[in-house]
Amino acid sequence: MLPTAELHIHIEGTLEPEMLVGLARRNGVALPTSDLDELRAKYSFADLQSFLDLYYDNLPVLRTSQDFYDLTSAYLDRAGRGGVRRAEIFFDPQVHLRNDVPLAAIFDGITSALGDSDISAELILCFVRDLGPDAAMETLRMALPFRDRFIGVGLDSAEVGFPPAPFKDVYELAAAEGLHRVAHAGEEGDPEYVRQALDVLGVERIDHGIRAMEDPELVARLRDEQVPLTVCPLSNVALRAIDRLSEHVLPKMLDEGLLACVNSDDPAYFGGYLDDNFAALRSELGMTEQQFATLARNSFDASFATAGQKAAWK
Ligand code: ES4
Ligand code: ZN
Repeated sequence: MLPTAELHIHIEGTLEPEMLVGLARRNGVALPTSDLDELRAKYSFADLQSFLDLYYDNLPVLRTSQDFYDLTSAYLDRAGRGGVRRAEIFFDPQVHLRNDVPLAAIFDGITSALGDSDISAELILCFVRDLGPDAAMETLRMALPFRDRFIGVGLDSAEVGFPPAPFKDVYELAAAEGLHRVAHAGEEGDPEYVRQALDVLGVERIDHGIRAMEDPELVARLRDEQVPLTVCPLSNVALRAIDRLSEHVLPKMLDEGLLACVNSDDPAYFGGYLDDNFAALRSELGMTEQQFATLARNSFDASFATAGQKAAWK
């Protein structure tokens, strides 16, 4: 298995139906159904919002630090079998806080699983953009006592209608705290979302960014500045950003000299983990081992690991 870094993975999006049912039972949380086939049948989406509706509906089963430990351990085990050596993992504290889970339980569960794994893994705290910039600021302030447990901040959830610019102050505080900054942009939003994330939020990486390919000037800038793009091919198909994988812009991104890498986003929902993404890129897009080697190298270059760590992986 090709050694790779995974830089765009929502830990909540690794909640497989089997674990969903197990946690619901353990915590006495009611589910609309416990039938695995019925649950799997719901994992079919028209767009980002229809996915988010199910993703948020499932999250109340996560209640204790043990739940977060189990979820994170299962992801790290599976990812490691797929070649992942480094993982920079997103989590959505606002969702769990709303479900009355204390921030300490979330951090304790996830970070103890990271510590028990052979994979080099770090956490990136995401703001739910549709809850707005004030809520994001409140969340960052609440998380600062745990500053040593996460390396950066991100921006996720519904994109169109929730542009990056209003989050300027939150990102300024994050920068002042020495945190890395990334944001989802250009998943469903147009190239202006990508530009705002770079210019107003000062992000170091763009999550998705596929719609940047519609704007040649922006493409030239992404190439010149070697801005990393964490592309999620199976996610884009599952959420209908593209009709089929054979139409994905990833090969064009590499041809343009962009620093793109492959990621699984929400693997429990979108049809697979990082190795499944690579397998689909091979079978449906005819991508080559040489392209995969470039993508793997890009993933380590794009990571927030130290130069020493990167040299050891490559
Ligand atoms: C997400 Cl695929 C995707 N896009 C935006 N926000 C998200 N949160 C979890 N998965
Ligand atoms: Zn994502």
